[in-house]
Amino acid sequence: MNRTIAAISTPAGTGGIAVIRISGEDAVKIADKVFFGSEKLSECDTHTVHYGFIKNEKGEKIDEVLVTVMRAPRTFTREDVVEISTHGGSAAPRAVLDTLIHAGAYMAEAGEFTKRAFLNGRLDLTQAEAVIDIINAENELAERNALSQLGGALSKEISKVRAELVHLAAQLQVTIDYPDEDLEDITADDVKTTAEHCCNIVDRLLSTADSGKIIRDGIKTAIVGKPNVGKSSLLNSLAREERAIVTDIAGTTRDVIEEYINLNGIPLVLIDTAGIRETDDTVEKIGVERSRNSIQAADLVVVMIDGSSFFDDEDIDVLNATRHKKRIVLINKTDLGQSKYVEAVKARAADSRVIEVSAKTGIGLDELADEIKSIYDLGFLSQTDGAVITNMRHKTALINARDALVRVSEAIGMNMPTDIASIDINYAIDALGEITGETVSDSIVEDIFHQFCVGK
Ligand SMILES: Nc1nc2c(ncn2[C@@H]2O[C@H](COP(=O)(O)OP(=O)(O)OP(=O)(O)O)[C@@H](O)[C@H]2O)c(=O)[nH]1
Ligand SMILES: [Mg+2]
Repeated sequence: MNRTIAAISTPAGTGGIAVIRISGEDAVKIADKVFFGSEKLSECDTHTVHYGFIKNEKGEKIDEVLVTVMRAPRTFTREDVVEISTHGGSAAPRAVLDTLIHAGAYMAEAGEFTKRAFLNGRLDLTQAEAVIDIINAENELAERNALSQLGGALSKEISKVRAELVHLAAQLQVTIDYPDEDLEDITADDVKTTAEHCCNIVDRLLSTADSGKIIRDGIKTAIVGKPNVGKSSLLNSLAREERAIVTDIAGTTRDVIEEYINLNGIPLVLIDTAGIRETDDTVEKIGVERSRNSIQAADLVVVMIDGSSFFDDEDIDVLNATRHKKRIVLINKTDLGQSKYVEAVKARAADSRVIEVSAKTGIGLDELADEIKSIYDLGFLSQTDGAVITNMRHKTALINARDALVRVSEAIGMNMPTDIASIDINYAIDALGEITGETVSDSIVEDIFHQFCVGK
């Protein structure tokens, strides 16, 4: 029997309420020992909420609470679950938890509730991992993707391929085990066709992995240029707040400023930098050094040029310093009129897209978003469904499955007997099963659930 566990499921800190969750066969019995309301929880219907008090073993009132009773199997863990909403802060929830432990509950380990949901078949492993991703999601897109994974989008795709391979392996096995029976023979071509079909699906999933990283972390985008061209104004305009100081004095920004933004659905970690120029000012010098480092560290560089002023050696220096990077060139301040330097800039940055913008009025910023989408092949951002690989563990397993399927096709191509292919087909089946949790080792499961916080 699983012991009954309890933990505070809300984060530490001050808040209106906190929730203590209890899960296991004795959840209701243990809650009844400490809860005093108008009726016994064991006599209440499932999925109902009750008002009352928690009292400790000495009969002292600890807190005024609302208790939710949820009986198996329609619960997160598929066990009986009781949730006690106490007042927030740290004292009340701690005292209620201590009382529950005294009444027979055990302290839950990190991720133990979700692990039970997995072990009881309520979630598969990708869905359990999606729960971690939702908790950790730093942006709307990552959250939405994790939610779709929780809904089973990834599991569904993986299970479909795996089922196809299991069917193929079974057919091969029958032919091997009962060679004398008059069974419909599976041909080498059949094996090859199925292996290639599955390999294509796995490849398509793998091709989403780069975008998956972007969804999770955002594109690190540095805005660079000589002083006063409007870098901080661009950051403010895209962030829709006065995040960085803007003045008409060259050399205003001294330090690197990072801001997470969503540009037409693209998650960007936008980095505003100090204007790059030769300077004797000690502080500014350090800033310029940092700007140069930001160029190296960035995934994407946005070079800004002031179209209303001169296009000069300082601009050319910045273009040279960013030549080897993924880059977009912006000619800013076009609200002041068409720049005289558009052609000169294009000639100096022939390999990059040059866009005329205004950080002040927003002209050209949609074009900037479209260019980023095309550089990173992010057209799929407009679609909401479809599985995207965001997890390294899934990516590794998919690569293993693909390699095995390629070996199957090669073996058939070399006219080896089909039963030789069986080994690699089974290998691919196992690799795919690792993703959903069907064939995963205990140590990996342990590892995954330890990434959780206590109470989840
Ligand atoms: N008309 C117009 N003025 C702009 C535009 N963008 C920025 N400016 C002005 O240009 C000046 C410099 O803007 P900043 O955003 O501080 O420029 P910066 O590149 O961050 O400058 P440093 O931090 O000194 O390197 C300010 O007076 C802004 O108001 C624009 O699109 N149009
Ligand atoms: Mg600035």
